[in-house]
Amino acid sequence: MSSPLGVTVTQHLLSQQEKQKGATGAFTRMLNELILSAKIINREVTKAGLVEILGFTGERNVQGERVRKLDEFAHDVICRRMAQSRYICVMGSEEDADPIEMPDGVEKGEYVLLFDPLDGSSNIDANVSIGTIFSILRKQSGGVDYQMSDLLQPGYSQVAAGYFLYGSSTMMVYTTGNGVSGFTLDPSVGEFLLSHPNIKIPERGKIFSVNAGYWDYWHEPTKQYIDFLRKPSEDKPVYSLRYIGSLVSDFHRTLLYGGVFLYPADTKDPKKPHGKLRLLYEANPLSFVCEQAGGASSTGNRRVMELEPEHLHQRVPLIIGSKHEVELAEKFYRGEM
Ligand code: AHM
Ligand code: MG
Repeated sequence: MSSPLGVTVTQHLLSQQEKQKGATGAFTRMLNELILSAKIINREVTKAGLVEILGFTGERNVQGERVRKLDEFAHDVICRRMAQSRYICVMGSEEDADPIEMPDGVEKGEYVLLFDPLDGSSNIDANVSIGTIFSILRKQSGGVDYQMSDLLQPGYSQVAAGYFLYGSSTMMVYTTGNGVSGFTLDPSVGEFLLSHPNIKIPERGKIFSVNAGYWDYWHEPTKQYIDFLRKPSEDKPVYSLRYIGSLVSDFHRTLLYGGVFLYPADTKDPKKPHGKLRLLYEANPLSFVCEQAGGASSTGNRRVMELEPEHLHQRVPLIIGSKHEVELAEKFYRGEM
């Protein structure tokens, strides 16, 4: 039932729902609520240069980073809309140290939402693409109230995951474990239209993406791996380096063009020994998308989605992208190369 516009994300969700036996529609309605939140965030992001909303609030978030107003705005929009949706039991956000409970009197649902409301927000002033990342889990504990274990589920338990990319065009990319679909927002009608059906990441690529400024802080296998990629040899291309510094954008390019993105562990900050990116609302959702597109995601030693989370804001080394390059990295970490 496609419209003259093409397939809208809502139509796509409904067609997926029809394939699920016993589906109640709650998941579709919840995701629609998230999509509406992203449209609202997109509206503010695109006019950010025009209004007073830009700039620091002066406060620091749970990661000790300065919070920008748009981060707060995105966090608030998602919290408010999702809380009143009645499909959510508890949420976790990069911008809140604690689990976000549903307000009193609001019916609780069976889903858990983990999200980074505005990733890459340090790039806002330069008009660089930023994004919202989400991971959806099903509540596992009995009873109405949540348990911490509902939030701390391994990546392979995700019901759905994806991201919104606020770039030269606004996109939504998501998976429910049945392949990966990409939609582009048509601003004239306010609809996300299917633009990238069944996304597959190339088996191998020619691009690596990493903050090479941290070279001196990297562990030996990381240095050897990057050295290998950038040095000419007969049986492989010389890889190009692309690094935006905005995870959603760097990941999205990797997904479409192939290659590898990594934010490895480093010794830069003894308080953050496991790199920078967060397991539950950055690494896990992108790993789910990447694997569903035929790619791979690893810490260097283990599949990211098999890690048992210990706390909400846990950091994890992330090596993600085409199977070939991720497996190559693992060989360096095992000392086989
Ligand atoms: P944020 O969630 O606070 O925006 O930080 C995450 C961002 C990612 O988008 C990006 O991959 C990374 O930080 C860049 O970090 P660095 O500047 O250390 O390279
Ligand atoms: Mg962020």
